[in-house]
Amino acid sequence: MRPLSDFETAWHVEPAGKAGADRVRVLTRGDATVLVVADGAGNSRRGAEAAESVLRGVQDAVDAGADVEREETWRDVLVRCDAERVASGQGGETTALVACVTRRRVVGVSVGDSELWLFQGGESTALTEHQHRKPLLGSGQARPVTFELAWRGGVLLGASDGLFKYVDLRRIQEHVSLADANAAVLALAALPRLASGALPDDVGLVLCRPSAPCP
Ligand SMILES: [Mn+2]
Repeated sequence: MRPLSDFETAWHVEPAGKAGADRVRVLTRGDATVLVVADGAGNSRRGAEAAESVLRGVQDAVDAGADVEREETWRDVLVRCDAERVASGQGGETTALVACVTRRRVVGVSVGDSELWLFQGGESTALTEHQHRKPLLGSGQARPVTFELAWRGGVLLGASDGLFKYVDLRRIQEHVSLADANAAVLALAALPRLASGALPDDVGLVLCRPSAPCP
């Protein structure tokens, strides 16, 4: 099986109110791209801080030269974040989704209901389907669930429940393949908007797909 050619990523965060608690980050190391989504509980300041602690934990692991292609690396990072959050006494809970994408494979882990889906050839697959929606990271009892999938094309979309809970998968699928990846994430982030124009929840999402057709 030939590996994928180069791929592209795009991400967007759209807060429902003034200051949201969804956080998204894309990191690269060598051939690997690491996608992170964290949705701070209660859309609160403490939730936002917990979400930011996940981003820091992932960044620190990448900087420290951790093996980004092993799902255990990310499970350990989330377990550590969970314990540190409790030990700090600062409170705040969050979901966490970490996915490492290479040209052949996607591996990762999740806590809570931030999900990662693969859209390919009219099919949609939830890589995070076995996740535990509770307890959240920061509770001291988070149970990260790892996932692994051979990736041979199609669009990976990681997002908070602000997208997946409010928008039909078929509507999401119609937007993930828009020619311009940045236009795609903006269009996706607008899908949950109510008739009033308000968002029912913060939306944080990250999209990753091959930048050229697979030969
Ligand atoms: Mn949410």
